[in-house]
Amino acid sequence: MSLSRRESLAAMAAGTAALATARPADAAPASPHPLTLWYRQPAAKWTEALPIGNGRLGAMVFGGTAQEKLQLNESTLWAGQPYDPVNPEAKANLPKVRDLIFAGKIEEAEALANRTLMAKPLTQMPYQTLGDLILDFPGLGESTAYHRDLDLDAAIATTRFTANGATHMRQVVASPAENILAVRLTSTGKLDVDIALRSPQREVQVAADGPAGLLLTGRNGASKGIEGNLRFAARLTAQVEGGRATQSADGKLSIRGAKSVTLLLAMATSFKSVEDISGDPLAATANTLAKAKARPFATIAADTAAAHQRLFRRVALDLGSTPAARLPTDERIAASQTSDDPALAALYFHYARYLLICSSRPGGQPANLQGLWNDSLNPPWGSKYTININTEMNYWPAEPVALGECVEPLVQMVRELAVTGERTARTMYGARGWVAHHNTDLWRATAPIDGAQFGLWPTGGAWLCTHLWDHYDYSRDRAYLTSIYPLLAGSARFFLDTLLADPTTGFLVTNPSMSPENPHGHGGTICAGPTMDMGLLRDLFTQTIEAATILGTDAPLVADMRAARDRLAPYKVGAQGQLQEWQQDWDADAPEQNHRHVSHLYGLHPSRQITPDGTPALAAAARRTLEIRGDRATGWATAWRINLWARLREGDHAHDILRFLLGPERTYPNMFDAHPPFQIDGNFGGAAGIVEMLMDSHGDIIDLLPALPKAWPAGRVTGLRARGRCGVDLHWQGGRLDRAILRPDLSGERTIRLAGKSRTIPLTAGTPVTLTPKDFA
Ligand code: FUC
Repeated sequence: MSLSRRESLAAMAAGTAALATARPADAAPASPHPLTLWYRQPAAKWTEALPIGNGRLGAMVFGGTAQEKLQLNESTLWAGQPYDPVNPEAKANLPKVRDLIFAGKIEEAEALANRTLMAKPLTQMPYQTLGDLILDFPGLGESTAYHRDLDLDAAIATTRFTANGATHMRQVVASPAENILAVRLTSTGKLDVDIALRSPQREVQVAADGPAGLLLTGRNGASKGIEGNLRFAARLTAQVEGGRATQSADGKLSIRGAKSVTLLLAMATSFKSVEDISGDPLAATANTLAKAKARPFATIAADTAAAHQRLFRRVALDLGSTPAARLPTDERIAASQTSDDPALAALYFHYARYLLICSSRPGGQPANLQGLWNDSLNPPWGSKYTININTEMNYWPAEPVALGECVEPLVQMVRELAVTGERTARTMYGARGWVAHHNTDLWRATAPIDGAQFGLWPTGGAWLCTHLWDHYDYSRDRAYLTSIYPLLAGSARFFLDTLLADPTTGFLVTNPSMSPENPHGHGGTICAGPTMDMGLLRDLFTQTIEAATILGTDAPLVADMRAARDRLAPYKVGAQGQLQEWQQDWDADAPEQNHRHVSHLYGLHPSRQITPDGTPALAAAARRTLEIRGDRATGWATAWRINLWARLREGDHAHDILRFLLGPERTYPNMFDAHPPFQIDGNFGGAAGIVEMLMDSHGDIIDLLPALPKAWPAGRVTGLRARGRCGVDLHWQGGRLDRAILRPDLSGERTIRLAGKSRTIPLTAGTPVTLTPKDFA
């Protein structure tokens, strides 16, 4: 941060403090609840608007007065159509690229890879906006007493203000049960509103739909030579109380003199599955609205809140509160680098849970780079699934914050990737099993994209498999394990077929690969056997072996995986005392010493191959790497560093980085993570980091308050989940545990650790156990 930036932040913080004194919190139009984001002005930018979503449909609510805008998303509206991008030249050229890499001719290898191995087209299809719902309120004068908020507990966005002597209220929800967006407009005076739907997509038509409805239809975009062949529709119906509706020729719906108006909006595309886009969005939206119409807004909102709260209320977190928490959310973020606002970290944590529930629900798409919310046809990185860190990070908090259901779309995506990835494995590598490189999209493309230096990394699918395993490890659900076992085995088979003996060391390595996106300074980025791949494959083989053992299956495959695992290249400590990123000690030569990716630290977090207790020398080397890389990075990379320092049991260091993440350089006014631009992974990674500071579980071990920072001397968290289906509540005071309550849903022994002491106890399903520091004496 430059000095002037520091100064301006300090000035901002001072200004906010002055404001706080001049205008006490109780003068605000509504009392701020700890689980709300709230503001004193409408959103001027998209990153100030508030997100709502039901896992399929999303909207960004701007909270405008004379004009309100809802930017709209439907999670299957991506560019393109089913396609297979594998380069037909790849298989013949792969051996040459491998040889060049083993011979140290990286530049030549990368050039050949770029000419012959990369996907056609070279990038995948972007996720796209559907358009906007625009509400114009003619004659609405200047507004006062303005307030808008997002209630994270009730999943409702509300705008309130006074204009022309009347109080106006607007509420927006995204109903999962009805699969609609519902908007309620009320006024103590008379309501006049002109309603329009618009879309930047192709072949867009807007027409009247019955006496008080609108229908927008269109077709998705082509991208990079892949024709767009999805049809989509947005269908709106207005329920008008005490006024009348008229349709205009230009596709607008006008309502005059109403007491209240309820708008129901259904959106759908013709996407049915990765291979089938023959759905009928006209029929789907008509059916949805026909069902929803019978239900008053109050019922829809109550049902939406209830469905949300079933998930959201599982966890509570209190990190303490200070007067800073009385300010509007944007002012708190602006002041966060100098104010003491522990409740802002708690709000960030709750917001991440809210965002995951809204963007990843069973039956829908997984949360992409922007979750569900994107206002562009050509968003940054296509708002796709970048699986060399970003998609995984989205799901880091899911299991410990008791949102296991929200992982279901990710599991489904891996099922689909295993199909497309089998084609890529066969056609590109001549291998069994399945492979996915560093990105995928709605069509589950799996070939390497963007350029060899970004995309030629074969372990994306393997990383996703560790999430499938984690979902089992938290639930210990054997039926689920049976269903995902073929995916783990398929990924393992691919690597059994493609790992090669390093001619120098004899260890088995991936080739070609890379340490995600970090050039090593020896001719490029691609290489053989980056440390991260070795860590990922160690986990993939170990977890697949364990799964096969539990299920009593596949003995020959288990033997092969054991043999391969034993020959993977081990971790190495380099000349700077750092954990080596590559097989060779190239770390000091890498041109970007502060590179955002810290892929080789995968073994410390999210994996557990490196721990301060179990492998102290490697943990010290990982610590050295973190020092060299530095604490400041882009959004998700900042979030990863929080998790890593927490795993090193350095809570204060983790907290310093968290504080930076919560500041205006990394958090937009609507609390979306700034990469910049917006990327949602930092929101999820930040929340995961907060969990890591409070509770950590692996296998049957549960660590209590492993990295509690001094900044949170007293607090409480309830409803966290540890592996092996166990609830964990923690209460602490004076920086020390007061009591922990374990709530097992499964009987068995667990080892509980606190401040360097450990205790093994039998747990009985359904019987809570309370532990205090005395139990660890
Ligand atoms: C990876 C990262 C970038 C960005 C992109 C979506 O390529 O290196 O920083 O997050 O994914």
